[in-house]
Amino acid sequence: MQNNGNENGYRSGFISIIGRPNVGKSTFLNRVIGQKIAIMSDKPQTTRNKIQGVLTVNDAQMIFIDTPGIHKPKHKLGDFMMKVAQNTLKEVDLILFMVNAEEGFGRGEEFILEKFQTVNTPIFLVINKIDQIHPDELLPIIQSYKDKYAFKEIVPISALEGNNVERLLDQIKSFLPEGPQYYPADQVTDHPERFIITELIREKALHLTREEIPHSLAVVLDKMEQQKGKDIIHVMATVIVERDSQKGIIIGKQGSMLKEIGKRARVDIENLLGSKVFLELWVKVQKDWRNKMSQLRDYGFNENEY
Ligand SMILES: Nc1nc2c(ncn2[C@@H]2O[C@H](COP(=O)(O)OP(=O)(O)OP(=O)(O)O)[C@@H](O)[C@H]2O)c(=O)[nH]1
Ligand SMILES: [Mg+2]
Repeated sequence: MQNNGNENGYRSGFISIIGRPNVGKSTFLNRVIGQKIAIMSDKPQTTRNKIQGVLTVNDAQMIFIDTPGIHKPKHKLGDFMMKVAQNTLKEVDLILFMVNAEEGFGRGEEFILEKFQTVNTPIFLVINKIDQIHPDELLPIIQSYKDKYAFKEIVPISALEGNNVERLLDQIKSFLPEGPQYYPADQVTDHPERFIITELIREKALHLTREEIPHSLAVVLDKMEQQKGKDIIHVMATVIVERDSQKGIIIGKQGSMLKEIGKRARVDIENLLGSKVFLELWVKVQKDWRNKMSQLRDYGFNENEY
């Protein structure tokens, strides 16, 4: 195994998690960090921005970058998401290429491997969701990937159940260069709480609605303030959809859907903030927001940041 660092030195580095939508990148990040900083769902293209998670151990700091799943973009938001994923490739110390053990090597994987041809960064193949397959099926999967690219390591894991994740972390650590501790030991993400709050609301809406809604949805935080003299934080947010019909779905019968979204999101936000929360949700229609660059910016998709 390659060894970049000094035996006694502190190691640190940036690790990008790349893969098709829905393979489990955000689930892996949350498992590693031990806290929910990236939202997860069974719908593809859940992650839209780059999300950084910091793992600090006694002799190393690993900064993981969760990226939007790589796919062929169909609209401006898709374009943006691809750019975010690709831009991280060259700047990091290590790439984790995550694939789904349940699915064979396909066009999606091939598309991503082509992107790898132009980068020199070492790449691990991480085969996720091994809890879903029979152990006998693993070897053929590994074989099928071995010829495709000179991966530095091939590591099967279950991000959901945690199998083999510790071992992968050890392998990652031994690949990182000697370096400084970039973040304080108690900091787990570079994303502000405000962003995570809107993401938690979006996650609940994703979970509770069907196919047609997820990609048409954005959440904006309007207000967040401590209520005077009370131990309770008032959070006001707006759910943005593209059509009136979607607004109807999000609000639900007599407001029942919006109430449920709010109830579930509030529990997560209270955990995040460690405080009681009063969550107030609104719904607004903004036609075709995904194709309008200026609105994308309003909703937190800022190209210059990446
Ligand atoms: N059985 C099983 N399911 C998993 C595992 N890891 C993730 N999942 C599930 O796969 C789905 C997608 O997980 P995410 O973590 O949101 O996937 P992602 O790669 O971040 O997806 P995008 O953000 O859309 O690119 C969720 O329903 C997870 O619960 C695993 O190890 N085993
Ligand atoms: Mg994700």
